[in-house]
Amino acid sequence: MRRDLHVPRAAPILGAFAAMGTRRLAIGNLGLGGLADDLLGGLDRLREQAGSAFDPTLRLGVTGLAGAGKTVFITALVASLISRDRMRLLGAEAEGRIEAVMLRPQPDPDLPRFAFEAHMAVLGATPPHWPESTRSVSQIRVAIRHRPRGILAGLAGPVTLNLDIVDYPGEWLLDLPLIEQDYDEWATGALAAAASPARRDHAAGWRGALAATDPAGPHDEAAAERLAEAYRGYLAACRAAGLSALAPGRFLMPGELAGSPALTFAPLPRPEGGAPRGSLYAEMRARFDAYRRVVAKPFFRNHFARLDRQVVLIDALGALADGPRALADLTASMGETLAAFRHGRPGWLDRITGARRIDRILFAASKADHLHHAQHARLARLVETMLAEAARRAAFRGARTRGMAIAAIRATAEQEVTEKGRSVGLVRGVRARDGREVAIYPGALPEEPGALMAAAEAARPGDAPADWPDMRYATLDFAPPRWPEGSGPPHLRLDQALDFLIGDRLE
Ligand SMILES: Nc1nc2c(ncn2[C@@H]2O[C@H](COP(=O)(O)OP(=O)(O)OP(=O)(O)O)[C@@H](O)[C@H]2O)c(=O)[nH]1
Ligand SMILES: [Mg+2]
Repeated sequence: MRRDLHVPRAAPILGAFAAMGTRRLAIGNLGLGGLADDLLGGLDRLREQAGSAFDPTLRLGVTGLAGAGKTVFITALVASLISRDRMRLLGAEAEGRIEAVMLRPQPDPDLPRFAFEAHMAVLGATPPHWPESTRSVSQIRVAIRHRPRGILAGLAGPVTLNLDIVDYPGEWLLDLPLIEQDYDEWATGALAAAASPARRDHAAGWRGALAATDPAGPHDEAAAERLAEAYRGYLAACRAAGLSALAPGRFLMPGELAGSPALTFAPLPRPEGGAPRGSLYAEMRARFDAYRRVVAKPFFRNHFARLDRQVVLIDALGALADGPRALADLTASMGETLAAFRHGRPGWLDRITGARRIDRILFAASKADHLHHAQHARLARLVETMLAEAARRAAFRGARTRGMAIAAIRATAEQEVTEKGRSVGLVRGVRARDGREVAIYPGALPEEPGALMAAAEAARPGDAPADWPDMRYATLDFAPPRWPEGSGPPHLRLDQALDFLIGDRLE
């Protein structure tokens, strides 16, 4: 689709630089190093910023467990919106109604800005690399200037939508039920779970430390640290063994709180004669309350409750490669984290949210470029099945949901070979580990996901990792591709995903 000729191609990118107030910046594949303030009137910048206060805003949450593809997704989304040459299936772009897209200053001063330029720089380095793992919440604002659809559009002129994209760890959603518990309830539940057959062995170290502790004795910081560390070790061992329900979420994904007192607590049994002031138990209880008050609740209040739309990224292919138990665990962990989207949320969260609700949720199987396109519909069906319960609950609350197989950045090409008279679909790309170009058969998904789900359910947590009955899935590790300067990254269905998520707000 042709773009409006009055809008120079570079304008959105320059706008991005203006909004950032950047002097000299090389953005990897955009290759615009050295373009600077000289080109941009300060007046323009002021007008931009003043305007942004009054423009409508849509907050899009991007979540998923560690490694699901959040950072790559947001980086690719922003780069693709700025360039827009590969966004044919975003309705407003196909209709030629998007005039400009630019980055605007981050609106929440207490939230780190999503490091878009740094991530683009590593993707554009020689050789290209994937961005580093991120461990906390961050946000970026993209302003989309577009002409509304319809007969009045010409009279009204262009309007701007501020799209605030928030990256947050899915693990943090596990804290929602914890907010309503007091220390005694939480500790009793955690101690009972640790005594269960599936967890007992993993808990041995921590329970040993616990046995040597007197909860009614005076607080001692070294003992508190030892217990907290042993408890964290227990949670990490459970996770490694495929067990879920591992709150507090920050113990596994501490963000900026690593080592702070708010995370230095652990469950203790209630002392029989009560907990005197200054006792270890009293101090642990105070820290748990602090965690609920200053860590968990503010996240839901300040970030989660303000979201309008949500993408949940799921690395289903990674789990498939690790076997049935990993798929079972991923399904269980996603079910638990997505409880936050369900009907029956705590009243306090509904009170904060008021009329504001997440009204569209995209469940996206990430890294679909690891599969031949003939398999993509099956991959989408697999994540829809894995998350069917969460989707049903969300729909009950009035949200639209959709499952999709996407690649935010497509690192592979496809290749067909004939084997024993049958055509087999391979994926070809540069292997990250040694830089060699390889063509790989990644494995085929069944037409219906039922067989995979049944094998996953049969694999009990704690079992040795079993394999799939009659299939193997490869662990793939392709390096990011190079793409032409000024162009957006190659992707699979990123434009369709965005159309589902925000298309109605560009009408
Ligand atoms: N081929 C391919 N690989 C991808 C894609 N997206 C993510 N990856 C791979 O998955 C890894 C993790 O992606 P990230 O975007 O860092 O994942 P994340 O959810 O932000 O992970 P954390 O920050 O650790 O929570 C990347 O380093 C890539 O190896 C994609 O679209 N295609
Ligand atoms: Mg990340």
